Amino acid sequence: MDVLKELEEFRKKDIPYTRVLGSMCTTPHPIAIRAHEMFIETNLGDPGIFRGTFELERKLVRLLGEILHNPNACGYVTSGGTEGNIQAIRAFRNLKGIDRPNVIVPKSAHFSFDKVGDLLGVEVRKAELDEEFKVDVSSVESMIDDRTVGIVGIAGTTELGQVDPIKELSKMAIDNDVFLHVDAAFGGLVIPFMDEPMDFDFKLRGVSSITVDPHKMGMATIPAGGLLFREEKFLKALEVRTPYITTKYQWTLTGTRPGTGVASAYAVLRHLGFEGMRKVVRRCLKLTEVVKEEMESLGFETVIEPVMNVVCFKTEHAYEIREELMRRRWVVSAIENPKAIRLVIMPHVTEDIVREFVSEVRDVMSKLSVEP
Ligand code: 0PR
Repeated sequence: MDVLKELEEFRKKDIPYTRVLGSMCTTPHPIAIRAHEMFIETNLGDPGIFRGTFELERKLVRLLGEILHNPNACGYVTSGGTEGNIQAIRAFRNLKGIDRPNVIVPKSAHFSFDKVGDLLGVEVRKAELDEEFKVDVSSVESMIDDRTVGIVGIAGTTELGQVDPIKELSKMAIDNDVFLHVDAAFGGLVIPFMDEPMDFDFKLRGVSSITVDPHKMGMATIPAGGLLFREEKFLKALEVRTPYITTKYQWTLTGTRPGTGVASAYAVLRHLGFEGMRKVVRRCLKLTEVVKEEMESLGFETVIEPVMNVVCFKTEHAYEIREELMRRRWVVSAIENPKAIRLVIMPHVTEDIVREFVSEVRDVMSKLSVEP
């Protein structure tokens, strides 16, 4: 059998994005695919060879910095939010140089922070949430001690799309002389394009670093994550010597790394411009409202009023509903606390998809004979 035919067989088993309402990734923008193809062989692990690609990465970092209110931010394009979070905490740990260090993250933090604890030998303390599922700032404060190197706030939580009170966390970071990392892997390319953006980025003096992933709402090809620091000292804290390649130091976690994400992310942001991104975000937010109304008409209630294009519906039967939807090749996620099904309304979702999905949910509920 022709190998391409064989590949096609495997690819056919994947579920197309048109039936996925539970993912923070999406179909890349057409310009991203073109850019990706142009940079297919590039390796940013050796910037002395791929000089242009490296220069482009600096331009993309600057552009992301502009979006996040600090054009002088420095950083690099990561393999995704996990690497961004690991490297931010690694920089904090290295700069502080405290024995048996700890960081404080909200209970709602992405599971990548469990990897942070395991890999870095940093104790990860989990702060309580308030009734709106934002981190409870008094809980964070009560956990800070003289071994705390940093605190973490989330702008767009994985499960609910909630935004922590970053302004308060920023003040707390300054008052306690600890670093503040904002995990805006998802929200970092949503909030800046909302009609009334909340404060979450470098505009706040206490924010030292931000994770912001173009392979989520930036419609770039995977992998394209971003890690930005307020100043260069954080990057310096990550450097290792690289004696035999074209550059002397490397601050990334991975060695060989693709330039495709850099090119595709840059292409989308430049091609659409801020106005184009605003349109994309506005459309996703509007469609989230449509989904909410349609699901409410089936008797569902949201866990919180959606803050961004993530919406969760309470139901005791979340896992059964998800399983039955899966059997019908629809993908949503289910969350545990509170039990709910979670939808992420990414740019690939259309009004037709939403209507088809809701009618499938109606059918599933009647087949399982359950109420929300
Ligand atoms: N921080 C936050 C707030 C996230 O939501 C995520 C991923 C990460 C960090 C880690 O990012 P990487 O996965 O890029 O390392 N959130 C998504 C989630 O867990 C990842 C995802 C995306 C999962 C698409 C499934 C999927 O189909 O939902």
